[in-house]
Amino acid sequence: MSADFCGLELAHPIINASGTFDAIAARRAFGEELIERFPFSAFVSKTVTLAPRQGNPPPRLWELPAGLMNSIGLPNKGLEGYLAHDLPELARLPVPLIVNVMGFSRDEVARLVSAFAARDEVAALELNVSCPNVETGLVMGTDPDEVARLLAAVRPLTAKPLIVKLTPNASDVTAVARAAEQAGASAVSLINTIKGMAFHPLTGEPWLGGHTGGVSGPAARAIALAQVHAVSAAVSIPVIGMGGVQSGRHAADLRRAGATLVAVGTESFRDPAAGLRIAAEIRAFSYDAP
Ligand code: RRO
Repeated sequence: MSADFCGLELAHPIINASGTFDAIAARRAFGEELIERFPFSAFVSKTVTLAPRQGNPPPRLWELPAGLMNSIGLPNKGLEGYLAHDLPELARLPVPLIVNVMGFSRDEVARLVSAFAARDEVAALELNVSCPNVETGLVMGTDPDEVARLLAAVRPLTAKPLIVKLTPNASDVTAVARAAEQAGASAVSLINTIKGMAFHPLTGEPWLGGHTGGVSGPAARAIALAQVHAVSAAVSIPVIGMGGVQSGRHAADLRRAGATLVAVGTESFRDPAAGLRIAAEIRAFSYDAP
């Protein structure tokens, strides 16, 4: 069940959601077997920013009855650290590498895109315009005009596929998707996490160090399905669908809603081999089977 995505020939349609699978740590934990049986047909890295970041203060996670809420806040080594330390490791993976980038201005995103445009190890870029956990509260991806201006600035900088990661926290996600397509995006991916909040059970203060967080996992699945369905009908470029996928049936649902590829996120924390299992299950799944 191979998948053609923006000219990349992938072995199957299951990839990871950015930030939910640390391939470098997983290789340390599982050894070379992880490389021989890599769970995903392409690997999407955690978000890289221009400058190094510590991330948000703890606590960073809150468990929900049907999912997880995070306020990680983009900790990463920054562009220079990523190029020096992470890229050589990730380039050894047996699948194409998609690098997820985020900037706090168009100029920052442009500098990140230019840097990765020059690297043969990178097959495609994902522009994260949808992180819910930044101090400024500013999320570029909620405004179609902002997204169009960003694409106008960065599209000329690379011939590599540019995937725009959309937020479910926009008032009209289809308008943002159409703006991205018209301005030259190669694909869109959705959904990022849904903004949420929890209070400390004893003090009543916000539990998360970042105060609010992003909801993922099964709680997000029906929302993802509706948004992927709406966006797939609104654009002609490929769609990567994600949100609460735990099984081949869930992945098949997102494909039926219009997704070309399906990303597994929160489920990988419970089962690091979930990608392999879901890829096998979707191969076997058919709505018409008796
Ligand atoms: O690092 C995070 O807090 C984070 C990011 Br960049 C994102 O895109 N989505 C999310 O739920 N958390």
